[in-house]
Amino acid sequence: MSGSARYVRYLLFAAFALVVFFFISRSSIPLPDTPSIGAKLKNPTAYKSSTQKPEQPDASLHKSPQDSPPSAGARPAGTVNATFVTLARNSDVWDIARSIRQVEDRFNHNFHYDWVFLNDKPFDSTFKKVTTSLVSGTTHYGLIPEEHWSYPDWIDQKKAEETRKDMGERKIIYGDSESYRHMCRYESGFFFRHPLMMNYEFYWRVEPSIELFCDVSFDPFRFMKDHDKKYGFVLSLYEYIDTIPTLWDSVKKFMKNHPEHIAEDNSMGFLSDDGGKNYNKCHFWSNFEIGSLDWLRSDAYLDYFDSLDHDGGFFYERWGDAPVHSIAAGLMLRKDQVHFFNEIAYYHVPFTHCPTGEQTRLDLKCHCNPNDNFDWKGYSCTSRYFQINNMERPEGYEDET
Ligand SMILES: Nc1nc2c(ncn2[C@@H]2O[C@H](COP(=O)(O)OP(=O)(O)O)[C@@H](O)[C@H]2O)c(=O)[nH]1
Ligand SMILES: *[C@@H]1O[C@H](CO)[C@@H](O)[C@H](O)[C@H]1NC(C)=O
Ligand SMILES: [Mg+2]
Repeated sequence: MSGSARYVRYLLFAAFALVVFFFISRSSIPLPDTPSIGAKLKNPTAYKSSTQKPEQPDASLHKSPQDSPPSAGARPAGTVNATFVTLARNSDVWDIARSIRQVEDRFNHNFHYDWVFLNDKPFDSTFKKVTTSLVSGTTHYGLIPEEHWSYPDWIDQKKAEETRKDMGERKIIYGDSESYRHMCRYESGFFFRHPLMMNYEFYWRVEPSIELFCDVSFDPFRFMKDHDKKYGFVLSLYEYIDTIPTLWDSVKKFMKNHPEHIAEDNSMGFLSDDGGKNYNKCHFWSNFEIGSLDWLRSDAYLDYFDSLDHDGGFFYERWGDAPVHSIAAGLMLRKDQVHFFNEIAYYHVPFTHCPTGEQTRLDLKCHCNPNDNFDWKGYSCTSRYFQINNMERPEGYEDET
């Protein structure tokens, strides 16, 4: 046999071996099973059946010098009982893919936290494939039970419909949307009670099309746990009053009925300029949140949500989960349990949080323009947060009010 023929045979054999190897490695990957919706609803533990482990590439083929990912779920020592959580539609897949990629590149590739996806319709296989390939931790896909995404029996649906029509005509943002209202109510009162979320103590909410501009060099979940923080934010602003005309009346009713749930050293000064008579509309922007699920599952929070929910404003107005969460955090937590994450640089249309402090931005390899930072602009409430917590304003903003 000539040398070149041997060479060709060797090549053929190598190609054959590669194909066989590829086949074996792929066939060991479990396909996602998709039980019917009915089965999932009847048996809540069946939600877990759509849990997926990311594929592990053959290490020798893909090893990068800085970063060799351990298998899914194998988190480094010191991580806490926490997960990312995203509520999304199948059509959000490419927008959430961008968000995940940034969260992974800036933070989670070092930590491998899990990611829970929730949807009022079953996730399709594209959504699951794409997101599972991007997340370095274990992904879980949950269907929202219908009773958490529908009208409670005390709601007058005719009245709700009239509200939508009226708010639509008045051009109030999402004013005519029914699904947006279910979404806000779900984020206000139910996501933390989903069977998949019951497995965790802390969550980090991620929405489609967000950006992270800096490395997150520490573990925010660990920080929350070690410092007894219950709610973390990066952006705050004033709510659009036409969406919540009677929210504060509802809150005052709750405070009167449940004085036992109101914290001693709370952040009322963040929410009201007159000791609680009126709401100043300040809220933490809830499309970014790092928070305690155990707190949201507490009697205090559940009594609060239940009270608001019975007043009907999720449907008769258009109460957002941002003011609902923020007012709860402001009244039922101690001031020092609410944390501002200056180091986490964030964008959700149309606002940016770019950390103050040039050295911080350089150390964290930030790519945001510090002039875009919203914190010290007029429509932000962050200066009030600094004020009530006696925090020093950053250099250059000492005199802002
Ligand atoms: N499953 C599901 N998710 C939704 C629906 N509407 C909104 N969302 C999700 O809820 C979050 C907020 O919605 P978004 O459109 O970003 O609202 P905005 O940020 O207030 O403009 C996002 O994570 C969306 O993907 C819906 O009807 N079904
Ligand atoms: C994680 O937190 C949940 C909710 O508090 C708890 O039920 C579960 O036992 C915890 N798991 C671990 C491993 O600590
Ligand atoms: Mg959004």
